[in-house]
Amino acid sequence: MTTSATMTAPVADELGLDMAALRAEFPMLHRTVHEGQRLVYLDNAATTQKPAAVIDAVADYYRTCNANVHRALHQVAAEATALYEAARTDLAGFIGAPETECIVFTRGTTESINLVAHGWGDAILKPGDEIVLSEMEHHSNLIPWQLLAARTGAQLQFIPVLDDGTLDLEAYRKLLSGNVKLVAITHMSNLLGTINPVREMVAEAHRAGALVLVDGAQSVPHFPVNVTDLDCDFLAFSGHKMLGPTGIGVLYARRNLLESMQPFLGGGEMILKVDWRSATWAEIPHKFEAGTPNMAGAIGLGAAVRWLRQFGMDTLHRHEAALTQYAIERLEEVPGLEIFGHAPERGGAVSFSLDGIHPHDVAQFVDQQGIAIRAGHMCVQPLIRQLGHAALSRASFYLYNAEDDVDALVAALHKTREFFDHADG
Ligand code: 7TS
Repeated sequence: MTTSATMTAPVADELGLDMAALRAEFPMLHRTVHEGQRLVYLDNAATTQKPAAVIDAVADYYRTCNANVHRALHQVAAEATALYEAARTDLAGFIGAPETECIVFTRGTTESINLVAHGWGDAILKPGDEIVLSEMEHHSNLIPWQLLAARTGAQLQFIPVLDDGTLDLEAYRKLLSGNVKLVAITHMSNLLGTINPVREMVAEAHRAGALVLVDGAQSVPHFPVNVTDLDCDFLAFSGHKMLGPTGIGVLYARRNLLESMQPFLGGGEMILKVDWRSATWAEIPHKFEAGTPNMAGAIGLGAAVRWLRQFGMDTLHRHEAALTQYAIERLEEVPGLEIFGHAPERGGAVSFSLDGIHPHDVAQFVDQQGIAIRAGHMCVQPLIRQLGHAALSRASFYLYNAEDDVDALVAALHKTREFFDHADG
């Protein structure tokens, strides 16, 4: 065991991360589960834990300046509006957006993608138009396009996933010779961990006259993502996967697209002038933020972004890349364990099967030892089926995870193996 540990372990130290001090900022990491065991939280692709700075930002907002934004003339409403808009500025800076107005607050990745499908797709797509997706899309980046195709008569095309978990880019180029209006791809797969070469894919799509939506749910939280550098047309991501509160996320889109798109939800605060039978819309981004928004959520997400920035996204990525490498080496020591996804560029979501043991049993058994992992179809049902499974187990990492968490998982998986082998025998 020490051999692989010494090969790849000293990451946090090298990067100057003080893991004990860092973990101390996360109250959830100090609770215990199943009668006093340390919680080893390895379900970060589903949602991350929150540091005190984020919890406090949300609580302080409710304690000190709760009021509805953009409408009242009183002092606390002005303060609330200033905090809400400051969060928008933080988010724009975080993803390199050229203008703050290009940041629309939504409930999360899912709502952001649905907003594009309705606000852009309904008006633009005609029968015979094509939308290119990949075979590794989360249901959030599949179902909205299935619904849009049914509404408009557009066709869905899929970039195949190769055996190593990368996309078949030759096939992608061939697909682009069709009548493609939109490419919608994940930046990082939540199942295989693959990081897709999005910048190159965007350039190729643009040469073919198609727009590109990037599903950044698993990328924006984990490594530097810059929309100006990627040159993408849309980027969707969720706050809760990057230390922020639930119920808040972002759609970034180019100004000209947002200005030409139809609103997705109608209601208060998204209008300019209203008559009985018609209305005109507010300026972007407000045109897309009907009703009272999630003020506390946006302010909490702004705090999350500021918290992440003190480490730097590059440091976070290097820490996770080294930890993932370590995890893969250690997991492969477990008899009968198969890892899915061997892309050279990969992030910290590691899916696996344990020969002869159902993934739900694996997750429940390791949970008894204090370790939280995910098991199921991971919202990528067609791909899991294509891999010959109904479900898999998955460990996924974040900044506060380290080698001790991986070691705990590996020890628990050895025990699981022994228990089930014994039960079978
Ligand atoms: N896209 C990807 C790539 C995701 O991983 C997820 C959530 C979503 C979109 C949807 O994000 P939401 O915040 O709108 O729900 N992924 C997972 C997961 O892997 N386990 O639970 C949720």
